[in-house]
Amino acid sequence: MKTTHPTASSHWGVFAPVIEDGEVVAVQPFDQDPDPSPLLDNIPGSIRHRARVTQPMIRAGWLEHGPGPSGGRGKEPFVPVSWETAIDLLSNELKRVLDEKGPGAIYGGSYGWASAGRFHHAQSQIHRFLNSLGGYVASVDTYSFGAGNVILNRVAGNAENLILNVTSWQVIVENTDLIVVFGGIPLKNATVNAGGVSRHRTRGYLRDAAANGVEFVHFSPLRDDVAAEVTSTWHPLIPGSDVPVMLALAYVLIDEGLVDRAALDRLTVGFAQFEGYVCGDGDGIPKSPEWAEALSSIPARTIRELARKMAGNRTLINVSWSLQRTDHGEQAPWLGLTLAAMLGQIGLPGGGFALGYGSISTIGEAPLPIGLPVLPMGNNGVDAFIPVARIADMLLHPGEPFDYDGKALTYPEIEIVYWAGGNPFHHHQDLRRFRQALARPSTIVVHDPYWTGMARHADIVLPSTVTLERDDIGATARDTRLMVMRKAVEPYAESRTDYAIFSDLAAKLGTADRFTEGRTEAEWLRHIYDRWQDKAVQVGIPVPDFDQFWEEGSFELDRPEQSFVTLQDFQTDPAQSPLRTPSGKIEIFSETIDGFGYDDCPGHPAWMEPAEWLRSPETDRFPLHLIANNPRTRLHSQLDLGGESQRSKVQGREPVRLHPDDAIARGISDGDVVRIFNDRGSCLAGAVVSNDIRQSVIQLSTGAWFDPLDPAADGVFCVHGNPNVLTRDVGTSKLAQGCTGQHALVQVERWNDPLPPIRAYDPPMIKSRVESR
Ligand code: PGD
Repeated sequence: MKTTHPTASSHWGVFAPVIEDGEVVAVQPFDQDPDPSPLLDNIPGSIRHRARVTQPMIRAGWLEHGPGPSGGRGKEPFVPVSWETAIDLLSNELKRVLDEKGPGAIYGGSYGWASAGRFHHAQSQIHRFLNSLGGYVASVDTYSFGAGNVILNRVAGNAENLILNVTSWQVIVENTDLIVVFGGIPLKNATVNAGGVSRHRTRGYLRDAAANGVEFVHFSPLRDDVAAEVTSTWHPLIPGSDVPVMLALAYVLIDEGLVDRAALDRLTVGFAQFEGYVCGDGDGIPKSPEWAEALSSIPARTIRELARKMAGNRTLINVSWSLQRTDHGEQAPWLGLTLAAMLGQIGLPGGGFALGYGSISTIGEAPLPIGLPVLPMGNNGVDAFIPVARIADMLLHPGEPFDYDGKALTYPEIEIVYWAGGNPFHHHQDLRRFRQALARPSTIVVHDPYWTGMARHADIVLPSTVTLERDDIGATARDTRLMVMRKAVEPYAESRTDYAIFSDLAAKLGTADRFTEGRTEAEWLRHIYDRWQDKAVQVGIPVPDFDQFWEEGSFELDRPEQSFVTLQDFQTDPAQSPLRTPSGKIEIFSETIDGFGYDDCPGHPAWMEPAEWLRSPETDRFPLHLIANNPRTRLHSQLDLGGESQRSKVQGREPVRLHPDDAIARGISDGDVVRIFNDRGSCLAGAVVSNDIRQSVIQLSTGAWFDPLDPAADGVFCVHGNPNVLTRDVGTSKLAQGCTGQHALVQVERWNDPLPPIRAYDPPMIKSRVESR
């Protein structure tokens, strides 16, 4: 019998699942959502999919030989065991390592989006659990905007003001004349938000802006990085050359006397050093439009005209998150901020700079006057940490020094890698190197509902539930709706919540009191809600009590005025509302960063050539520039097996877009399967020939589940189309050490051999059960 369940929530929005025999067979989007995410269509069929992990599994070699470094990960079969056995084995291993090496030998950085829900948030659960044992080696920053966050914290104080809590769209619609976009405002990304949004409104805001006469100019190798809803002037620049274009815009402003020097004096420090650099002092190279044209292919005349237009109008400069996931990714956000300061438009309605309109759904929604309900995570007793994208370096180079944001740190020696709610085989770069790194620790533990790449490379795999299999509370920053997320179906096979798994482990390890505090899951939901309600009352926001909230199924906070202008107080009175920088102002030259002495991040924004781009010598062998961006048909790697994602595949492979000239030169037609390769690895993908992409550029999104032709081989040839077999595993710079997965040089050829089958959604080899406890 089909039943329609009360509303549920996910990273891609609010919906009502239609359920038959324990499976979601359809979804009904929230009726107040003006633009529901197409990604909801990935949910039907996913709950009972064969890619789910049915019960605890142990890698055969680990079961036989015990913990230790092993090249067998990702290659050997798994043995199914009972929960009791799995909890025994894992608690013994945790105890061994804690006794012998202490909590500093456990890596719990465990990055990943997992699923929506405030209590069953996998990162919070794992961190709370490991903290209750004494702590863990943590990770800092994100794969999303690691470089942007670090640089903006340094030069503008609180990076949130420029990344998450930015000027409201409504203010832009009413005040902005010109939006200059580096990297796009792609609607595909605005269908998604951590925690999910109840109403997707970015498309509407873009339409309103266009209807109000806001002009859009965008620099990107991809035409559709700005939605078709708005008419935009597209400048298809050479990937990685935004910084020269921005420097040339600065040059024109200086050269033609268009800089607002009074605003610079009030709000910034260090313009003189930057001005000298732009004019060629020191290196003898004026960063003129002609110089930028040679690097970017954007005509000098276009740059000159745009600079004048920016100075003469209320101009918003937007840099997308993707731009800072490249070599020297700190520079584009720093320059965007600098340009906005030169225009004198920081903190003015509809002007200034932001990192990431369109990068997720809620950017441009006004901040709420209250935070979200949270699960307390306790205190971490271990000081050691890594920048999140340096995980392979940590495992491959224990004890070796590295730099990060002014600190000289050492990579810790890790015995246990413990992951819950993330898939590094999706999010990390250079997967061949990553696999070598995963051979190093003694034990790898993964909680995931599905047989992801990371689960396949673990020693102990514990099946966790998906959102619809448990009760939770849904809430999202800058979204007014608080949701009851009611359990809709029974957990699949033997899967359990992360909380239940950690509770059993804690009981075995004698730390149950610290981890559970004696509460059941239902009691925790009430507890975290009650704590949130107390805070709401303190700031004068009336909210229902837990029972009423649970009964009614949702609660709507008053929508704040959509007239928020970021840094307005600072603009009005910088002495009264200083930024959290050493000078209290925007630092166009930062003495602090200069003092670090980094060769890859000097004291002011600057151009440094990327290692791989269309002007580097490697183009002799790898003449195409790969853009490995976030996908349109799924969130990262989540539910790649769902309908929306599967419909986009070409002969079962991830679609790769390429320009007609590049296709013709290689004898490739639309719909062909192609092989993409460089020295790091190779993958198959399905050709989509398109005029919406710049010549010599190809675009292959992340998230096709890793599917090596031969899992036992050391090289990586993914038959499905995971671009992270091709990307480089190096930090953005010594400052932020952020992810640089967006770009790589590659070659493409037509695949003429028989097509290997896709096995990414089949469980790995599973040995018959060796025990029956
Ligand atoms: P997801 O696919 O969302 O990717 O990387 P991330 O690791 O977040 O993985 C989440 C996992 O959580 C899934 O395997 C899912 O099954 C699991 N999960 C869901 N619910 C639960 C639960 O309740 N419990 C547990 N234990 N597990 C659960 C995303 C990262 O990738 C990000 S944010 C960005 S922006 C990066 N972008 C790029 C890029 O632009 N280019 C490249 N080349 N690489 C990137 N990687 C980064």
